[in-house]
Amino acid sequence: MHNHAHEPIAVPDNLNVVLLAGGVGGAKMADGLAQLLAPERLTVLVNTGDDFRHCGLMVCPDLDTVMYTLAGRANPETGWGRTGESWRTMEEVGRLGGPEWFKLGDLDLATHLTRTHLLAEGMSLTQATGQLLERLGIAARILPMSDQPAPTMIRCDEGLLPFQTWFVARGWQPAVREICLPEDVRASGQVLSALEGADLILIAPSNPFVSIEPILNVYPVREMITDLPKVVVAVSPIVAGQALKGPAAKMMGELGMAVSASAVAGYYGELIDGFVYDRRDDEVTTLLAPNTFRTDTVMQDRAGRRRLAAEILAYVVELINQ
Ligand code: FO1
Repeated sequence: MHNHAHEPIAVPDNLNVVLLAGGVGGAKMADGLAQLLAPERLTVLVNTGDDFRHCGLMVCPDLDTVMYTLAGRANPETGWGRTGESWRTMEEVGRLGGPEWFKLGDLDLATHLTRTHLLAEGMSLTQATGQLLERLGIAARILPMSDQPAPTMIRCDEGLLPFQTWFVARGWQPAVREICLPEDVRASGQVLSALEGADLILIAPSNPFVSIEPILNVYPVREMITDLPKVVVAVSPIVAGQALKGPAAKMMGELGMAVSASAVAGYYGELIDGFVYDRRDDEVTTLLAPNTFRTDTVMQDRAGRRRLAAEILAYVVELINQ
């Protein structure tokens, strides 16, 4: 189905969508859906496994990337942090001998300072995120996957590293042996009710291992997605055998997987009813093949995000009506 921008996009207005997202691909998918769906029809469950305390500040990179992207304030070059940023504070931190490895812009610091303050006042991460969303003028519901800390650790050639140490300080170069996720993390009440009310669970084109798996690992997200009568569709983060951004392709190789859309479909396996992948990739030939949808999955700009979201929703409506 090829939609021109000016044609009204036939979007189902009664479909409750829950998007599992992390990183830049997840934020772009969220933005495409937010352009089409009424705010009460979209909930974005965001990975918080990348979160860490830095200089005493609570930094939540994937929550911020989704928030800034939906607010139209994301830095288009890096994908993280804000656009039009200044760096005076970080420069002075460097001169004073503080840590410089994790770049925090002046406006981005305001987010971390405010979030840290709200948490110190006793708000949950969900509540603090709600206030930031409101102040940023974002109507879509963006929920951290849990209100408890759920740090992802990376077992690599240099030992067991905290996620940001591996991802930023070491530039995700050390070969990954294992992704270590916490055992006893629970979903918040809002996450549970969003999943209960969902007609579609969409897995964004995010890194399956460090963006999506941490969300599924939160109890009882995987169980609810598996047991409840929902349509579950994943979008491949691999395009033409590569990751558009970040370590997904490199990790698949290191974890002994083929770097292909088919391998991603195989990784999600029984969890998914449908799979969206790029026409540049080889045909997916797994059992799922009849329920796959092949299109241009590269989201170049806001219109591209909206186009892909509309195509996916149309595909899902067909799946549901099968
Ligand atoms: N990623 C980097 O590669 N280098 C950075 O200096 C950096 C700073 C940073 C600051 C705020 C923020 O929200 C994200 C930031 N990221 C940076 C990205 C971060 O590592 C995320 O975890 C990745 O985007 C993966 O989700």
